[in-house]
Amino acid sequence: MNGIVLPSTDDLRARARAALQRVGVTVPDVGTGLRARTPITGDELFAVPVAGADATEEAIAAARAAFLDWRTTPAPRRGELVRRLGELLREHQEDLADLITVEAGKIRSEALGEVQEMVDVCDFAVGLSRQLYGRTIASERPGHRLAETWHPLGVVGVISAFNFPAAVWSWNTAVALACGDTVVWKPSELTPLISLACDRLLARAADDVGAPRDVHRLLLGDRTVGERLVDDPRIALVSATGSTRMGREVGPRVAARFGRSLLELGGNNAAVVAPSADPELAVRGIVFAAVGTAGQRCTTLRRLIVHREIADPLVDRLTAAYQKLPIGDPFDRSTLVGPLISTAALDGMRAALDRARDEGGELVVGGERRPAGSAPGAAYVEPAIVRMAGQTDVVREETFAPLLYVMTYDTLDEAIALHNDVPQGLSSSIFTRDQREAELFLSAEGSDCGIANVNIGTSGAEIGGAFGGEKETGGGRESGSDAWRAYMRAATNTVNYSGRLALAQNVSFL
Ligand code: UN1
Repeated sequence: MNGIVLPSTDDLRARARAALQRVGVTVPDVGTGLRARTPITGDELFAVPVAGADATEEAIAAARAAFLDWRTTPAPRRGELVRRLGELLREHQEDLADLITVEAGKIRSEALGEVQEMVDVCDFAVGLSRQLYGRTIASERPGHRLAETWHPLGVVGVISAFNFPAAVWSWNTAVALACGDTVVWKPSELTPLISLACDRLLARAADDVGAPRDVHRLLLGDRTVGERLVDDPRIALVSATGSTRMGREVGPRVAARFGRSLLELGGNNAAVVAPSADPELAVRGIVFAAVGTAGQRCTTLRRLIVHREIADPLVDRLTAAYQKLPIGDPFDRSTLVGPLISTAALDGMRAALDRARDEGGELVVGGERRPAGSAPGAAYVEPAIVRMAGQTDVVREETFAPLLYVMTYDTLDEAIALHNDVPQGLSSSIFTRDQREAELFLSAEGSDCGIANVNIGTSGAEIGGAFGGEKETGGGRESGSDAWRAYMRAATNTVNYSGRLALAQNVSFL
């Protein structure tokens, strides 16, 4: 097989530099510090400065001071900052997509889609800035009013991952700013350039609308920066996206100081394919969900639970689709599968494939590395399908790569039991034309995930819904619906306008 043809690292560096300049970032190249690299060739691009202990302290203090001002700025005025940010994101959609492709290896359409998600959540948060509704509750006492008021919470520490390096920041930041919070952001070490661009656009938006600059601070650095946010009592909410291993450390540490955390951790998402499923639609939905972003979404489809009667023909169709997948340069418009983030990710996929074979699995297609002659440090791989007789240990783990396990079922109850029998609970779907099956899957005795879909894959959620999952996925909800409440504190107000003191629960006193 011919090797993959790639742009040179110099071209990619120039492309990143041009995008950064258009956004307004003075291109850093300090020689030492955090090394921005590109998975497209596996090479380094620039070194950017990192935040030490002093810079971290200064950023937290500045964000805290800004909060004291921002919390009393009327919410619709706060929305103006988010509206301006959304305009700048629209204006620079191509530049941001370039940086996402250079640093995370996303194909063009998915990189543009990620920026679209940011624009969408800004629109959502602008609307939210006029809808931070509390309730009025019927009081049990005459002449009393009982109400719930939502107040800004404080400084939000956002810790984000490489795979959605900009959108996850925007879900948190757009909503937090509308809610009256300020933000300190610790992005993935793998994606500093897109982080610099987002931070710059928000600073420009703040200048344009006259908001304090310190409503947002970016901290580039390694895990010690994240640990400082986790342990600092001035960080009211830590919103962390990443592995379950990371969440297992963050959650208890934040709880130990009675802080709040919002965790969006690993997924091990499955789709049930019932005999009545539309095969064409199912194949397209499955391939995008399993292979999109080279299997590196937290919502990626990792397990397929197929009715025994249709398993062979479905796997044949999937195999044919997998064999035609264009793998390579994510800037090439015909590519559907870009690189894995690192050779370590490739090693992880290979180790999982070996374990799957040891646990009785049969490799159906893919799994081979695609050589990229000019770039030995890049990790291009053929997405793989493995048939498994049962849900063995390796299937119950999240491997962050395009690796799809296929299992079969006979009854829907059995399929749902298999579906739910993993530690994670992010996203799920069922392909069926039988309404009873679909409704059962969505019901309380169906999927146990935070996201449950019908006739669409597990990934690619819209921002309007709340995003997150159960069990080891961490329980947090971000983005749409009423996820904003995690970024605010509720106060219950009892107002007595009767002129008499009446105690609740009929208590008499004095
Ligand atoms: C993630 O992978 O961390 O639903 C987020 C999706 C995207 C977000 C994924 N809207 O696949």
